[in-house]
Amino acid sequence: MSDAAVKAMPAQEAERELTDGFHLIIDALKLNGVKTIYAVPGIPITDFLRMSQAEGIRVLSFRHEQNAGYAASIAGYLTKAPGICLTVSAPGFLNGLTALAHATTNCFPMILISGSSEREIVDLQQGDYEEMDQLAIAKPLCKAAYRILHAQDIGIGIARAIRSAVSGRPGGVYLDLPAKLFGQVMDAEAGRKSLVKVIDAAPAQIPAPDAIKRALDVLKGAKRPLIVLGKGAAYAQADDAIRSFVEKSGVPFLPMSMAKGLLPDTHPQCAGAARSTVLAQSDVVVMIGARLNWLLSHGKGKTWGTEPKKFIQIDIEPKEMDSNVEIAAPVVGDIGSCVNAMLAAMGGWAAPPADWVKTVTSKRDENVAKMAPRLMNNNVPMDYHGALGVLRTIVKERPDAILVNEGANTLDLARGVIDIYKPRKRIDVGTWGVMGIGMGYAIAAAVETGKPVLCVEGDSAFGFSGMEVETICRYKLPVCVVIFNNNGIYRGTDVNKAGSDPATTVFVAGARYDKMMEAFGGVGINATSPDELKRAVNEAMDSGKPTLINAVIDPAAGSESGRIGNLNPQSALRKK
Ligand code: OXT
Ligand code: ADP
Ligand code: MG
Repeated sequence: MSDAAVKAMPAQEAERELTDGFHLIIDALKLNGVKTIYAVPGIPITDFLRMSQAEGIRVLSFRHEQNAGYAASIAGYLTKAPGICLTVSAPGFLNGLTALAHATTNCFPMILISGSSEREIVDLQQGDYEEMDQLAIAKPLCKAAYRILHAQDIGIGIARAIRSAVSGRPGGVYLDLPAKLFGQVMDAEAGRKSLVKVIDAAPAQIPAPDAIKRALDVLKGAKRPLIVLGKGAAYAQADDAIRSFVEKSGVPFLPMSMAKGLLPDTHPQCAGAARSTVLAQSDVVVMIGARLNWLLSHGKGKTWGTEPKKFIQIDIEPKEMDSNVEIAAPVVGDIGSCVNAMLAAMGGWAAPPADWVKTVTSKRDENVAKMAPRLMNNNVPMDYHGALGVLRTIVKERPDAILVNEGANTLDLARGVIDIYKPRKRIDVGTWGVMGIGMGYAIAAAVETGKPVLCVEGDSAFGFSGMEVETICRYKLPVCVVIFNNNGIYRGTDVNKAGSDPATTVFVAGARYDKMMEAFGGVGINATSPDELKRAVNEAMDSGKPTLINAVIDPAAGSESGRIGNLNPQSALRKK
């Protein structure tokens, strides 16, 4: 409030302690345990971010809102509390929106808070600064969207956003804060009273005893059972219960990519290296926090073989049941409660038939043995296996480090080669297979967990968020980025036969991404052999210094679209 305005007030009024929208938002966030905001400053949120920092909230200031948004989304996944991303209006909001939709698609709790322009002008479409009806645009892309117009509603608005993000199936929430709100003034005491601390934001959802009995009856009847663990199981942080359930059942388990490490990939029951066999030959499948979407071929078709299947599905979202195929035993509830209820009702449990366990373990051991020699090669130029073999050992020696992974071949091969030993240590492109999560995920993983981060990136994938290496250097984060530089998307060998422009999938040959890191004071290294790569990554992980290693990979080594080339449409006109 201006000095003149204060002077014009009656004395009593002027003496009242006042607060404003800025402080109420900060107080409401702090009251609900928010410690970090991922943001890009600008009108109308610049002062808000300064004040947040002054009030003890850590503000990570990014170079692009999409990366701040991806950081917030994975912060939500790693902590079970909504990650907060703050952006300016229209373009900043839109930049953040991809990440909000990504959070919703992946079931990560996140709140995108955007400043917005004057409602009166926006609604009459009179051309305000960064005019856009952001609330309307956000609505179809998130779980819930709210706007706060009055300072006295800030407490309830933020509580509503938090509860919406984390309760039930987690997801993205949009919160629209018009510029005028920040400066609104109200009595400080009334303001304090208007704040809401969310109690039991994600209440336990206890499964019905009937559902548990049904599920165990189906599982008991199985001859070739399988457990599929998805990233919902990792998110649930019910690690001990899940491990006990898997071990007591004796059933082979298949981890989806971000569920790797819930039980170590080296666990005797892990069927990760016998994927095709277990999907095709199993007769009863227990899905825990995984959807039967494209990543699991929708639960049908060739991948699932000709054996009739019965599915048991544990999920917090009732509508997930029967979404693709019939679910014989739906168990609706939170994973911790469901798995504990299953454990409690199991009683003495007979191990699955020995011939099934043998089929799975022999296939797995055969595949692992086939892969082993490829990982030891010291070829120059490096191929994926030679380079990944080195990283596999480094991760084995540092099971607490977090692995961020994106690309096509770089993603698909790293998923198989690099074993993960602890829960929530592998974060990647997720349900959409999206490129661009890399640096945002790396930053949030380092900030939220305090652990070292190893980021394994295709050269194309890295390009989507590469500018954030400056952010990594600015905040001195313990992030080591390894770029698998094969000069392009999938491969660096494509040729455009129709003209002098380069083919669409190739990049500048021999680019030196390591120089980018050096430009900002980080360590940059060019590695041309597995030995050089090993030395450089070990040094980076030990020192904790921001490091980028340009790993030179044979441009001919990859395949189109990695392991999902089958999803590319075929031209009807292509000659047979
Ligand atoms: O059992 P079988 O015999 O089948 O064998 C399996 C396992 O049992 C076995 N296995 C093992 N063997 C031995 N030892 C061990 N330890 C072991 N573990 C497993 O190995 C096989 C394979 O196992 P896997 O991987 O589990 O099984 P599979 O069959 O692959 O699983 C199926 C899927 C679908 C679950 C799996 O493939 C999967 O999760 N895939 C995810 C794929 C994905 O999401 N890809 C990213 C998108 S690709 C494309 O869209 C790209 N774009 C376009 C683009 C995108 N995405 N986003 C945006 C915003 N804009 C554009 C772009 C631009 S990728 C891309 C860039 C690519 O270029 P880069 O330079 O970045 O990368 P490079 O390719 O490196 O150049
Ligand atoms: P993946 O890609 O690893 O297969 P998905 O993202 O497809 O995993 O599936 C995650 C599932 O987990 C979603 O259906 C979501 O509803 C569910 N989920 C998330 N958190 C919980 C939880 N705490 N309890 C039960 N289910 C959960
Ligand atoms: Mg590449």
